[in-house]
Amino acid sequence: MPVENTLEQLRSTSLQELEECTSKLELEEWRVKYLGRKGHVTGLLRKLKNLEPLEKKIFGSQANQLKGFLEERLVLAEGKLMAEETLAIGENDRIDVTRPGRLINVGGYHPLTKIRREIEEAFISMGFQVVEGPEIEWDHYNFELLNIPKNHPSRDIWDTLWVDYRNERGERNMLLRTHTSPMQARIMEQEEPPIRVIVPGKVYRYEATDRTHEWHFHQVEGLAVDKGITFADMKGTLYEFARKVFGSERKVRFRCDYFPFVEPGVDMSIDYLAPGATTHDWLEIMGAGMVHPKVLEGVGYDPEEYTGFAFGIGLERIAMLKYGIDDIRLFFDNDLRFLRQF
Ligand code: YSA
Repeated sequence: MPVENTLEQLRSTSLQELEECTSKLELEEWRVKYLGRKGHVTGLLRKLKNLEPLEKKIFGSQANQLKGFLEERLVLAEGKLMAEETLAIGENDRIDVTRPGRLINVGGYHPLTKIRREIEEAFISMGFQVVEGPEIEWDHYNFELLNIPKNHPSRDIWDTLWVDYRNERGERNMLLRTHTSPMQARIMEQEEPPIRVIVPGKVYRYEATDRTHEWHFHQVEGLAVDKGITFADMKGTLYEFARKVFGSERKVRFRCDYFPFVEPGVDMSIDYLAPGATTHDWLEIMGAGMVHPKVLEGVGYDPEEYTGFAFGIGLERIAMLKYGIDDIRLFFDNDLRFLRQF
């Protein structure tokens, strides 16, 4: 067959086959068939060397043009295929922005965290600083520096969980703190008056649980020491705290109470109506008092120069009163039906 016919036939069959390619694999097979090292166009170019010089020149140039033309068409076909594939992906994965979204489970703060923050805010606004202290404590800070020597009967107030450890004298002197009051001594040992701090934290007691008692719970300790601090300052501060947290309508009651590290000592209760009850009752929320001179002396302060007041608030009790919860044990059950209410 004359070369010009071969070129023409090659052109029309290769283009027709290229049109029919529908995948990258088919395009590659087409390239190998026509433009590859052993492909038809390359084969034809090789055959040209047997032609007369003039024919070789004419058909050589036409064959090279065909090669270039087919290479261009291949690039176009590849581009078209890629565009079609991209379009198909878009069709299948199209997002319907009008569909309602899926609800995500959002976490929230535990009611005790909320109350702790609220209490902190109330005292910060009255000039107090917030500090924290260790939950594992020495007998020295938890009792002795608070005017509660070994074998003193008042130790019975705080049923203690002791750590299984003995010092070189064989004494068991490490414990889980029974209250946040040891931080009073730690702070006074390190700082000079004036002092105004609160200490939120967890405490532990070896006692049976009921509706209003847990064996682990939280307290917020408070301590103010300066020249000329009086019992009236303490009452004013604690009334203001109650007003900020419960509002001015809620009734507050102070009664005398005994703690070895204060003189005089009081407890403060808030009027409440337990769910289901018909008569109001009082729920004790804190112990408080004027810091005992022996405690001031024990940390190196002169009780003639400085006076102070201190208090220890039960955090769970505040949360119970604010949210109308009648069982303290609910706070630690991790029941989502309870926790989601806050
Ligand atoms: C007293 C005088 C101060 O100058 C300073 C602090 C104190 C408080 C003292 N350290 C103390 O722990 N007193 S307390 O045993 O009566 O507890 C204080 C508050 O913690 C109570 O008023 C109550 O609100 C809460 N509480 C006590 N035992 C509890 C409890 N809350 C839950 N479960 C228990 N088992």
